[in-house]
Amino acid sequence: MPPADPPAYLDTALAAAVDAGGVLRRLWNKPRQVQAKGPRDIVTDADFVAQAAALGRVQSAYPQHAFLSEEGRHAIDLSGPTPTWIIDPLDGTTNYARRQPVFAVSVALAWDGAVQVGAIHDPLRRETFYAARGGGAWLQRGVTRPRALRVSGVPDLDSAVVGLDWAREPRLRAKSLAALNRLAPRCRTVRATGSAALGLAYVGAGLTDGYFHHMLQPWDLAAAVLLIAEAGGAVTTPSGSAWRLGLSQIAVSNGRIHAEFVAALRG
Ligand code: 2AM
Ligand code: CA
Repeated sequence: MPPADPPAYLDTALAAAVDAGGVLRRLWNKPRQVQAKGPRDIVTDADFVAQAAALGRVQSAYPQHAFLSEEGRHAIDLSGPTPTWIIDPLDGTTNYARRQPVFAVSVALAWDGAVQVGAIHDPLRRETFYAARGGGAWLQRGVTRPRALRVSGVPDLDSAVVGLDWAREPRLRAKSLAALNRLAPRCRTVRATGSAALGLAYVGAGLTDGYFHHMLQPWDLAAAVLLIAEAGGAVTTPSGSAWRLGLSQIAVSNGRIHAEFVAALRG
């Protein structure tokens, strides 16, 4: 699928993320309806309203495209040529449900297994991290001019701030703990935000130097992976092999610490 109109794709991704973020901000102080989806997995009324806003925006612009959204999943082959919008209307649902103010909307467009544009919007801070393939990585704060993003220049693991978030499955938590046991004594400090999309975006923005997770879905990470690559960072699996869309385990960094980082993750 040739890129018919990349700027319009990016505009649509940004508009969809900001629309969904507006819903999340509007409902932030309202009572929550929380439902269980699975073990340690919940959904709120806000997830569905935000999803309707984001999907409405992209479906009206591109009705011929495919859609993969967290609360309305379809079995979709992301390696195929059909342009597919990959949407997480609320990343960090547990934070949102408990009123911890760290959550985001993630919107990406991919075809042939490659993410073309991506936007991660933090509604409470009115910040949007975004990227277009070959067009760099950017941060828009409120209505100010976008600022180009670059990964950090931190040279070694010893000075690095590393992020992670927790999978729901006990076996994968144990795997993350084992990795952390090796990593934590060797890096400056460790952060867990509760929103994988933001935790990943912070590496692209140079706010942290590395991030790993042992169970993410395409909607959590598609936009952020493009952002990190466009900001000059490295994206692999936690064992250091090539990462591709569809793999759930991921390790990203500023590139300079990557060999040390994955060596510690791998054990
Ligand atoms: P969510 O809030 O959209 O559910 C917390 O560890 C972070 O990782 C959140 O961004 C959460 O996404 C995501 N996450 C954790 N376990 C996951 C799983 N099994 N599948 C998808 N995303 C997961
Ligand atoms: Ca998510």
